[in-house]
Amino acid sequence: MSFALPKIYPITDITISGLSHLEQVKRFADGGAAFIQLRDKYSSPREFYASAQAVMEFAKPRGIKVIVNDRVEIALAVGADGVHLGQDDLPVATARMLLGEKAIIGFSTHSLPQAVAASSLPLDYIAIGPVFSTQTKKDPDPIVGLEIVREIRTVIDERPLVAIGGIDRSNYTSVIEAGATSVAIIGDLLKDPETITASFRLLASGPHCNKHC
Ligand code: TZP
Ligand code: MG
Repeated sequence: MSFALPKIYPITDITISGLSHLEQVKRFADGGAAFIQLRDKYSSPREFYASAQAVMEFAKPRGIKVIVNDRVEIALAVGADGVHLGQDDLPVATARMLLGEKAIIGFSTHSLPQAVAASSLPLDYIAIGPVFSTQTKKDPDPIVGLEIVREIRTVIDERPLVAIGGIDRSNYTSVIEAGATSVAIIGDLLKDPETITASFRLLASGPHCNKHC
C-alpha cells in the first residue's frame, strides 16, 4: 500500500445515520476524511452498486479513497480503491487477482490465530474486532479486548492493523496505544447525523493524530 492508513477510519451505515452513502461520505469529507469504507448489509446489490457509483463520482475527483465492504464485484464495477473482506467473503487471493496489485484489500479477523493466518495473505491491512462491545454488528464474534490487539501487533509483521468494534471518542486512544495503526468507527461517528462532520473532525484532531488522520 503506497499511502499511510489514516488513524481514523470511518465506515458508512445507512440505518444508523438514516442518510445515503453519498451524504455520509460528503459529511466525512467535510471533516477531512480521505479514506472511507462503504458498508451496506441491507440494500440489494443493484441499490448498493448505484450508491457506490454516486460516491465514486464525488470521491474520485477529490482524491478520497473508497473501500467497499464485502462486494468485490461492486468495487470492480464502480472503480473503488479496494475492498474490505470478511472471513466468509471471496478469498483474499481471488479478490487480489480480480482487483489487481494496486487495490487496497483489508481483511477482518476475530482472534489471534486468524490474524496470524491473515498475515501471510496478499493484504494491505488486517482488521481485528470486535475490540469492545458493539451494537452495530449483528451476531458479533466474541469481544477480543485490548490485550489481543497488543498481542497481534507484536506477532504480525509491519502491516497496518485496524481495530474495530465499540470504539468511540472515549476509548480510541487506548486502542491506538495498544498498537492499532487505525481505528474503524461506525456508531460513534454516525449516531447523530447532524454531527458527523464535527465528530470526525474531533476524533481526527486527537492526540494521536497528525496529518494522516
Ligand atoms: N466488525 C466487527 S465490530 C463491527 C464490525 C463491522 C461493528 C463496528 O461498529 P461500531 O458501531 O463502531 O461498534
Ligand atoms: Mg464482510
